[in-house]
Amino acid sequence: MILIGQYDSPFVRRVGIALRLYDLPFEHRPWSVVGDFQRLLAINPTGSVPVLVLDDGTALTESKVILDHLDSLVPENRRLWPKDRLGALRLSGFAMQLGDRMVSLFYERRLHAQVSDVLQGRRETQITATLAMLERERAAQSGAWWFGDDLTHADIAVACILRFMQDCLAGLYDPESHPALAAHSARAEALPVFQDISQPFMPPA
Ligand SMILES: N[C@@H](CCC(=O)N[C@@H](CS)C(=O)NCC(=O)O)C(=O)O
Repeated sequence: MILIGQYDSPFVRRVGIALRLYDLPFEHRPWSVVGDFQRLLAINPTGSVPVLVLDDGTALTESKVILDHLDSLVPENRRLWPKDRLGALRLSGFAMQLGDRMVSLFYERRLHAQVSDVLQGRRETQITATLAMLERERAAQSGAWWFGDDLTHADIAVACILRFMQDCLAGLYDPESHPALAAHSARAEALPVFQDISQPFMPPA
């Protein structure tokens, strides 16, 4: 399998971390969505990452779709879901939507000569409200991870999003005002797999 995309993307990173935790062999091609746009389009006409190219050439997009496929490759007891799978799906959904809003705001600020105040305000509201909700909910959990003792896809999703937030929208996320999320992030980033599947943020040129 080939994983396309850079690990400064939370979506690519969560897939890379799952591949590694599942011990699934893969080749990583850290293509840039800007610099490698043409060859990316040839594989994924939407031009986004991650893309996972399977051994038969099938190209999968969308981190959730890719994780569903990876889950099907490992025995049930190794899958990164807790007993409360619905709860973890719900949380992953919020984390990924937060990521989508962050990407949208980042591109708005970076790529538009005239930033839309309406869109920017809307995104900032969505991002801060979701962070506040996640902080409240994480603070209510006392376990090492969100759903207890074991790391799940949802924990990975939240941690990858928080790292991205600090990298590209730091002004909207103050770890000191979000202590439960900051602790979650620190615990995850200390794991060897998070350190291996990682790269410094490279803003699109
Ligand atoms: N919902 C998608 C989001 C993927 C996404 O937004 N990827 C960004 C990189 S962080 C991207 O490809 N941006 C290029 C573009 O949108 O043109 C997923 O979960 O995989």
